[in-house]
Amino acid sequence: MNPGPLSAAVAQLCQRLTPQVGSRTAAGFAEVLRRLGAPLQVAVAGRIKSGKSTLVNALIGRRVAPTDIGECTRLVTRFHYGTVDRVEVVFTDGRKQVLPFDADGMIPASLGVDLDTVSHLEAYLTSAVLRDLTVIDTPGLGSLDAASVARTESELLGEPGKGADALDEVSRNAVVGAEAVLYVVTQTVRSDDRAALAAFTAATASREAGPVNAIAVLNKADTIVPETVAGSGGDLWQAATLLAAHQAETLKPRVADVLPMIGLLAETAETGGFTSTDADALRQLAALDETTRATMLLSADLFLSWDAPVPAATREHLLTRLDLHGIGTALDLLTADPGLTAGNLRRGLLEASGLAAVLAKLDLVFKARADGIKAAAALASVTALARASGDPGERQRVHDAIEVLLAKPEAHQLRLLEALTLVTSGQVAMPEDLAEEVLRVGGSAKVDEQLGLRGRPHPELLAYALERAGWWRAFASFGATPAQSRVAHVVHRAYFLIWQQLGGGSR
Ligand SMILES: Nc1nc2c(ncn2[C@@H]2O[C@H](COP(=O)(O)OP(=O)(O)O)[C@@H](O)[C@H]2O)c(=O)[nH]1
Ligand SMILES: [Mg+2]
Repeated sequence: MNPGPLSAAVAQLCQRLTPQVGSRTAAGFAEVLRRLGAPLQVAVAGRIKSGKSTLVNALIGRRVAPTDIGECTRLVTRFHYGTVDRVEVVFTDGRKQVLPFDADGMIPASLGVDLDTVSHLEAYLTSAVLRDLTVIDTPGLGSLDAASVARTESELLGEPGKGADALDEVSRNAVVGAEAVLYVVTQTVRSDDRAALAAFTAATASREAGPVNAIAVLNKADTIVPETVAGSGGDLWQAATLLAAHQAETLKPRVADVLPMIGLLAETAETGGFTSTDADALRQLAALDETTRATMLLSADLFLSWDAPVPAATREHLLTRLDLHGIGTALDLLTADPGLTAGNLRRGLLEASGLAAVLAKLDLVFKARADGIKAAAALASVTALARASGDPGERQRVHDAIEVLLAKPEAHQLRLLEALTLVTSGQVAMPEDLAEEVLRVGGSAKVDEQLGLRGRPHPELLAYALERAGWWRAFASFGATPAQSRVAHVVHRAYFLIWQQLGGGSR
C-alpha cells in the first residue's frame, strides 16, 4: 500500500515527535503510524436489514458474511486482505480464537461462544478489493423501533452508557474508527436515517477520526414500484435513479452521491451464487407461455405454487438468490436470446444490479482520496493524543510541529480537509451553495474538478481560480461569521494555490 505524499508527511511528523513525547502518547503515535500504512477503512453502515452484509459480499466477491438472521449479523466484522482465508473471534479481553468457515464457506451464523464476551470478528480473505480497502460490516445504526433509534443516536452523539446497549456501542466504535462510510439506505430516506447519518458524521468529526467521507447506495431498488415515482415512465431503473437523485439532495452535503443498486443481484452474480442449474431452471421457465410467466411473477406465493415444470426447491432457491424482479430480469434476457449461456446470463444480471457504478464511485471518491482522508484522520488523532496527554510542554511541541507541517503549501490540502469536515458535519453552518463549493474544492485532487470546470481550457481555469480566490477572501473579511471566516480563509488559500499551480503569477 503506497501511503501517498500527505500520509507520508504525517507519518514523518509522528516519527520525529515520538522521542519527544511520553510513553502513552508514543503508543498512540505507533497506532496512528500503523493505520497510516494500512488500507483505507470503509464502514458499511445503515439500518438493520437494509442489505449491508449482502453488499459486503458483493464487494468482496464472496458470500462470506451471513445475511438476514443469525447472531453474527449482530456483530461488527472487519474484512482484511490476507493470503490465507481465515476468521477470528476477538474477545473483549483481547483474546482471539480462530473460527472455521461453515460448510458453505461462510462465517458461521452461530459462534458457539457467549456473545457478551465478543468484541468483533476479523476476517482475512484473498479478495482484490481488500488490497485497497478494509471493509467493515456493521450490525446497523437504527433499529426497528423508535426507542432504539433514539438510543443509537444518543450513543453516536457521544453519551455512552445512557441507555445504550452493547450492540450500538460496537457499531459506533466501528464507524468512529472508520475513515470512510458507505451508507446503505432503502427507498425513502426517513428522518431517522438522516439523523443517524448526521450523528455519526458529527461523532467522527468531533472525535479522533477526522473527516468522514461518505457515499450512499439506494439498495433494494428492485422493490420500488415505478408507477409511484413521477417521471419514471413505469421503468424501474429510471424510478430508482430519480429516487436516488432526490435522496442525494436530502443527504447533501454529508454524502457525496447516492447510487441505485440491487444488492441481492450483485451478490448472487459476483459470488458464485448463480449456478448452471439455476440457469437451466430459468431457461425452462422462460420457455413457458407468456401468461403463465406473467402470473408466476405476480407474487412469491404464486411463483412457488403455480403449476410449472421446475421443482419447488429450485424455485425457492431462485427466489432467495434473485427475488422476483431478478427472476423477471433473467427471463427477459432469456426471451431476448434463448441461447444465452449461464455465464452471459450471470453477466446480464450483474449489469442489472448497478454494482459497476458503485465500484467506480468507490474508486473515485475513496481510493483516489485515500491519501488525504488518511492523513487528515491521522492528524486529528495526533492532535487529540497531544490534548489528552495532560503535559502542556508536550502539547505545545506537537502543536508547533503540526503548524509547521500545515504551513507548507503541499499540506494545505489537509487544512482544506479539516475545513471540509467542519462544514459537512454541520459544525460550521454554510449556505448550501457555499457548502457545495467547499465540498468540491476539498473533494478532489484534480484541479479542473476542484474548480468544477472539468476538461475546460487552461485560461478559463486560471481566471476562475483567481476570481474565486478573491471572492472567498472578501467573504472571509466581510460576509462571514467568525467560524465561517476561518473556513473561508482556507478556501481562499486553496484557490490561490490552485491559481499558482496553474502558472498564475509567474511570467
Ligand atoms: N429484494 C432484495 N432483497 C435484498 C437486497 N439486498 C439485500 N436483500 C435481502 O435483505 C435481507 C437483509 O439483508 P442483509 O444484507 O442481511 O441486511 P443487513 O442487516 O443490513 O446486513 C436479506 O434477506 C437479503 O437477501 C436487494 O437489493 N433486493
Ligand atoms: Mg448484516
